[in-house]
Amino acid sequence: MLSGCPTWPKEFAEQYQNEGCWRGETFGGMLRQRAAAYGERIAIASGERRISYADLDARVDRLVQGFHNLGIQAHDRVVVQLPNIPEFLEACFALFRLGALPVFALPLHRKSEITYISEFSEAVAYIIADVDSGFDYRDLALQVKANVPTLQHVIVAGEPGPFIALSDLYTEPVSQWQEPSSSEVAFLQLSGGTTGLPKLIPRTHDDYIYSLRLSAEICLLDENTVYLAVLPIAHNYPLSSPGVLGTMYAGGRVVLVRGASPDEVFPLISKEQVTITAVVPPIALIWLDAAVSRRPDLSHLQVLQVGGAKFSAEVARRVRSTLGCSLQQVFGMAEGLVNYTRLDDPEDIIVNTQGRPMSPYDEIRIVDEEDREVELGKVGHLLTRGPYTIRGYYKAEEHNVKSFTTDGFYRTGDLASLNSSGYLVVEGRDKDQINRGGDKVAAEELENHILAHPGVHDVAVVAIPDEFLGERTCAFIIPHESSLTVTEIKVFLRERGLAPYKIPDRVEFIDTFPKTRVGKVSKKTLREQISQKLSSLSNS
Ligand code: OOB
Repeated sequence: MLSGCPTWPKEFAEQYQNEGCWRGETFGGMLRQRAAAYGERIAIASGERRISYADLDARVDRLVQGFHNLGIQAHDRVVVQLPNIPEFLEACFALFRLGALPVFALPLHRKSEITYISEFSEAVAYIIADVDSGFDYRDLALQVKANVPTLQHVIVAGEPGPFIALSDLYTEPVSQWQEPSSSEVAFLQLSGGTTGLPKLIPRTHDDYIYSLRLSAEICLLDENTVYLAVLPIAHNYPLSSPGVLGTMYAGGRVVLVRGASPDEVFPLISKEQVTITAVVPPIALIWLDAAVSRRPDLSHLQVLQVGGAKFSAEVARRVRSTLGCSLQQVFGMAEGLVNYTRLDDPEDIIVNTQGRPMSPYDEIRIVDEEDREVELGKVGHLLTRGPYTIRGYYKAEEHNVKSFTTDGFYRTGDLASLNSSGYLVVEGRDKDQINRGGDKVAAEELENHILAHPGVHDVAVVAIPDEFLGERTCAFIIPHESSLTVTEIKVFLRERGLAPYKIPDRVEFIDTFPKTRVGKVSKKTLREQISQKLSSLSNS
């Protein structure tokens, strides 16, 4: 096992095995079996490209040989930053088969995030697209490579520029590989984060395959499923809830698309006869509005999943009548626990709750400030433990003590209530994070970047309510000099190479921070101040 990855205590691991959660499956083995079972059936559709399960399996083997020839070995970390293209899945399955670990970066991550995760994971390679959405990843790679001595290879899907072309690595397989054990960590995923530096989440073959198998069952996937991947598949939700991997587990077809606009997506749903797709609330809003005027043909679409951020009951109620499909709410986290409303749940549950845990072995506790369980139905801090929830972040001993209880429950940072049927309602959050329509911004991380500006004396980042995204970010700044401008701050952050969604939506200059009774900055008061200011602005 890769060092630095906390794992489940022996008695829990045995229980999860004995109960049949962990069945010893690996990703490499899963693809091999699907190729044997579904051979010529299409696994991936992307534009005009069609890749069958048999082709995918063979292409992955060729790529394993190519990665091996480059010197990539079991346990090596490889940062993968690719958009929704078939090469994403080919590269990941090849790394899985080799026992090397993809470290999933989001397409919007920039120099700051990529340099940090490459350094921290001591990655040996970085896999990118050439250009996507107008951004040239080769330029980014040049900067990252110059700063990260462990990075030996940059591999490009597309025009390689000064780097290695992924397409040149597909090589006739000559070597034999030992499949990794199913209890090994398969990959590292980024946490939404609450701390100054992003945390990495180690997921094993056993635990992750359990989560996607169960997801596929709950979402009633089978070989006739057509799953449209709209959200970036590096994210846990479209990757495995049930996502592209759950669909492949069930032998269905994955359709990859890079944008979420109704212009692109509605015709595709009709053409590819998509049966299920997953979005975040702002995308659901756009689709609902567009569908009213355009009346698209969505006749094959059975399920729209909405998750990643709170979906308002008011909008949730419109899904069936406007899109003609069922809504499924998904409340999950990259650390593990995923909750779904079930497809046969009554409308009231589907609209008003964020679902219930997918596994009977998920343990849920709703507690007060002293970790004492609150009464059923009351709001409290959500803690969880189970067969696919991690027991600790990668190489983060100190932080793990805060994020996990001594008996292994993960402190989700969410405030929730539990009803008598086991359904959860997310009521808020006690973690210092802004959920910008599903994109997570750790306040402390952004604060640290802003503090690096020489004109900034102090800063506090808070969420402001937003009708479309749910929340946006507001940075309250105490400047050294009154001449500091909002533009200067935004340009500074962009130049530092921060992901665009982390650039604050609003900057407020302030003389002093309101304080709590114990002398800490009162973010609650700052949130109230900005809400009042915004509502008086909109009324004037
Ligand atoms: C998903 O994963 P992450 O890791 O980006 O973010 C997790 C956090 C949760 O702790 C919660 O604060 C928030 O995102 N969240 C929701 C939510 N789904 C996620 N808050 C309210 N309502 C929801 N439905 O976001 C994620 C991972 C797997 C499946 C789905 C979402």
